[in-house]
Amino acid sequence: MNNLPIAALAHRIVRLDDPTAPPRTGLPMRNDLPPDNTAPLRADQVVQFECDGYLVMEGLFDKEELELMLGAAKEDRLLHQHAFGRKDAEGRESRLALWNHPGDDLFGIVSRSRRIVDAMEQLLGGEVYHYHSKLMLKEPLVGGAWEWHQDYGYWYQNGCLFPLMASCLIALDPATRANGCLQVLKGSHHMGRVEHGRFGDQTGADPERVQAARARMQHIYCEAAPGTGVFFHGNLLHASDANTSPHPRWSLICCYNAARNDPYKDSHHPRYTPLSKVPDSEIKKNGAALSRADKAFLDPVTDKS
Ligand SMILES: O=C(O)CCC(=O)C(=O)O
Repeated sequence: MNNLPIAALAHRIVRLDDPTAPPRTGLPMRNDLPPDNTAPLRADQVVQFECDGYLVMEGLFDKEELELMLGAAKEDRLLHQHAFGRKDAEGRESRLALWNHPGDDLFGIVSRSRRIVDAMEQLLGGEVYHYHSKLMLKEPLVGGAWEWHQDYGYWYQNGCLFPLMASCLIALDPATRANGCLQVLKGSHHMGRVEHGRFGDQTGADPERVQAARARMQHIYCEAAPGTGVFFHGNLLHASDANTSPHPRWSLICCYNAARNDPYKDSHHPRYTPLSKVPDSEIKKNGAALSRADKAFLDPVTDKS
């Protein structure tokens, strides 16, 4: 505990001292950051994440890193072979490719980079592991919407007892309202987990709760330049509209679970698997390495868990 960086402890001090602090999310915050954590976030950014449930970081990835990622996303034949569609309530389809274990290809390196992983550990208060990553392909004019939901609404079913889970969305293309950027309800993670399921024609969070939350919380459109990272909490209500523009909206979403939240049962996402962090410089050094033949993609047809 003694050798923890001050920044890692500051948000806890702020919360304890501040009687006007927002309601706690009920998370067992322990701040057991691994000794190698570089604490890339400032204390006020950690506090902002705790208050709002998300944190936007412009320029998280620079132009060269972004070009590598876009190039890999376009060239990676295996990724596209394994991409599958998800239809929205209107029958419009978004495509995505999803994998559980990060390898040595570019997206594996990005999801293991200290810039993301050390930040995640600050936000979740301890060691994290890679839960999965996905390349989201929302194509021009046809890409469908994602209904309002919390990721933990689904991940709860996988045996994760606590909502000690979060994601980092990296914009590969400009994300705008017209091409269906991420939308969030600011602070909605404080609601705790909302019931999820099929309501009418839609799968997602209970629409009655969503409606009440929308009437009370700020609705944010996360328009973002390429290279922006959006860290968001597993209980944050989020959604996105269909892409009605002539421009694609591709993004990479890397999802993490706290090591201390190891699921109590098997599911289609991994139980605790130690994550091997890499220095940020590995992204450029490694270049646009594509998926290897042994990368295990999720196959929604055969995987019924
Ligand atoms: O980025 C988007 O369009 C929404 C993605 C989303 O809701 C999710 O992956 O949980």
